Amino acid sequence: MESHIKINEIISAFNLPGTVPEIKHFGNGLINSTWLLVYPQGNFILQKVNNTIFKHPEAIAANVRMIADFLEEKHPQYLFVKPIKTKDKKDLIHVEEGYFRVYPYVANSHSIDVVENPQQAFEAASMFGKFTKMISGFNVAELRITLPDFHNLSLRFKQFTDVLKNGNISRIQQSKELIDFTIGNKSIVDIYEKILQNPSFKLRVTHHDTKISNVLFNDQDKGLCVIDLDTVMPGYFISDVGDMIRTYLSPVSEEEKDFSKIEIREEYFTAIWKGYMSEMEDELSSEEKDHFIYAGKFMIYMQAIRFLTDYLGNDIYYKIKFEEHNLARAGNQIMLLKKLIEHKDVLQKIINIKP
Ligand code: GN1
Ligand code: MG
Repeated sequence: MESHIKINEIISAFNLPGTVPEIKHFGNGLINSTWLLVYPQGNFILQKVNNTIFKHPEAIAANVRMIADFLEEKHPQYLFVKPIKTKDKKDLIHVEEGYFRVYPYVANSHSIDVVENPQQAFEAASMFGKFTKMISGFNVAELRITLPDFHNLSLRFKQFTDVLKNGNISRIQQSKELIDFTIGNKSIVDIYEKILQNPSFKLRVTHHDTKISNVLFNDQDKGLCVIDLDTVMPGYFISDVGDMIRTYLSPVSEEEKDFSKIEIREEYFTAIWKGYMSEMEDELSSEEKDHFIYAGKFMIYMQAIRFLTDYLGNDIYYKIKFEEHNLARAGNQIMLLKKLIEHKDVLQKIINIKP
């Protein structure tokens, strides 16, 4: 993968300790490509930004820069990983092979791909809550939009109804049950539209990709910081809390084809609630708190719509490994949504006991 890239030439533009002795592929992100640069003095991370998806990589760099400057001034103790500058003081370079940036590797940190215990869910939720809280004095309107309409559920629903008119006819017939369920739950879109009109819901600096692999942990499994700031944009808390509910509650991911393994683990929900509230309790309005479970419905429903729309439109967005992969993913997310709805009352009881 990407073996044609001349890493030494690219990194010569950055302020690094010279020729790198060892280079390794790093992580398993689906969007950007990442390498670990191993120097005797300490490691660095090199990343190539996918500019097919992120059309303006310099907008990401500008956002990260503004956030770093704000945090350095207001919260110098907060661990925020910012890129290493190039020799001519840039955060990102554009060369023939694409856009590249370099980050320092946080010493003694590691990331995880699957949440293994509620403590990790608590740590992650508090890390994402803390990020939003630390930056709450920053004017969100200054942030650039790195992915337009990323979590715009009304638009996602419209793309879904459009594909029902123009999409693959046999796939549409085959997916009738999932389509009917999706249409039957349109009230989730209606609530989102009310949120947009409701002044009790605040636009904040939102991470928009709160999966567990975007948190760095130390050796004692304590959260250190959040990473992957590509989708940091103005947004609502339902995006960040919702994607944690979507990806931490079930012991199996969206890739699982045996839907009987999909479960709602209440103790993981408790951990997200307590972890997020440990930082955001005083920031969120009571109406926002009343939508904590809704956040999960919002994100799971949106992800189901995105997978189903991609299937009905002949798989143009998500990478697939077999013919009905996106259909299976959509079915998985709809099962997760059904189970979340079934557990609504028990989860609400957890919330009613103060965090
Ligand atoms: C994409 O590739 P990954 O996991 O970072 C997607 C997310 C989806 C996710 C579903 C830019 O993220 O919105 O939730 O797949 N990111 C983009 O697996 O579309
Ligand atoms: Mg990402």
